[in-house]
Amino acid sequence: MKLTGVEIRTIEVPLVAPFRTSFGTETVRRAVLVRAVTDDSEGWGECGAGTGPFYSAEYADAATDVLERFLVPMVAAVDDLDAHRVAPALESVRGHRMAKAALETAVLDADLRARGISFGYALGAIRDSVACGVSVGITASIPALLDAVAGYLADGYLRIKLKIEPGWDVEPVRAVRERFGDILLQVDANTAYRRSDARHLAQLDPFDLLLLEQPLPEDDLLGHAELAGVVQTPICLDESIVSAATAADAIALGACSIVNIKPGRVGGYLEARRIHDVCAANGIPVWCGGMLETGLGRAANLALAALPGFTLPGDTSASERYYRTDLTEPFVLDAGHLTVPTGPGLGVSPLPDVLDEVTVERRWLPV
Ligand code: SMG
Ligand code: MG
Repeated sequence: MKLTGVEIRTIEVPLVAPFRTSFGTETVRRAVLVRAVTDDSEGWGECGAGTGPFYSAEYADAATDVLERFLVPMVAAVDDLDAHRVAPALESVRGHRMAKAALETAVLDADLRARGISFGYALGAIRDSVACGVSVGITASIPALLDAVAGYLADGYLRIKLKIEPGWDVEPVRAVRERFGDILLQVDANTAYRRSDARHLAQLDPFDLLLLEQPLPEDDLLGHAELAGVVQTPICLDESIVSAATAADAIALGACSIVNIKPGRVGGYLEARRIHDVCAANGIPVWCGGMLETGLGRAANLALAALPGFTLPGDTSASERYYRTDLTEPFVLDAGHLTVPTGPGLGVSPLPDVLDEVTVERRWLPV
């Protein structure tokens, strides 16, 4: 495959409602899209990094910079390029996994489109549709939270995830459990707690949560292992798992019993599949996380979520949960499920008018 150029676009798309987590509130998603153009096709990759460096060190404008100055030139120098050669070519660049993932995804999409193979088939998907959950941000009050959850349950979501932080944990969880009974319920702290909060977090035990996601800082694997000995709720790691190697270490250490797999966070779909395999070999259930992706990233996430080890509903929600107008044809929930695209590559493409409308910056890098 011969790369002829790479386009890097920055887009800004308003969210249907502000999304508040322990690290801030998003009202508009600023994101980077990569379009890899080859001699006989083109492919798209969406970068998961948000506006600021608050979920992790990465952010959209840094991704643009590292792509333009380092990643694209390094990949442009690869002979006989294919997606499996992208990560090795970028190995000398520290971090920037979301930027690397976007570029690898674009190359993989271009290759698969040219060969008429879907993402799902290439990754090893075994399902035509995937069970979907929804991530509910921190709200101004408990009544507002109950209204939001009621709306999502009415939409058909099969699992509810509540964002928590110190001061917004036991009471909102109690309120949701009391009001909605026996639903699949889990929480995500985005690193907002410290080791000394173990006893406090054990107060979530009576609510029979599916999991407690990333309570402690991303580099604190040992802390998570100790916490797992104090709380009964299963610990799930998100931010801490940046590779198949860290997944293997976290499992060996007893730092988690469930893993949230986000392809961007781990450098791409190929590494994401390796994490799936490591977890499957260890009997660790996985589920697909989300970074408020547009339809482009969502299509690829659905393909991944259709692999056999993805046994829990993911943060793979319908287009309308995020955007009034998605970048692709909208993904619509059907009895709590989204259909895995089957067309070549991602199986979806940006709608040209929508894409132009949300683009705030555009660079063409000839190869
Ligand atoms: O895409 O539905 C989605 C968002 C899911 O909660 C979600 N993501 O830590 O898991 C997580 C967060 C990180 C993104 S917050 C902008
Ligand atoms: Mg998370």
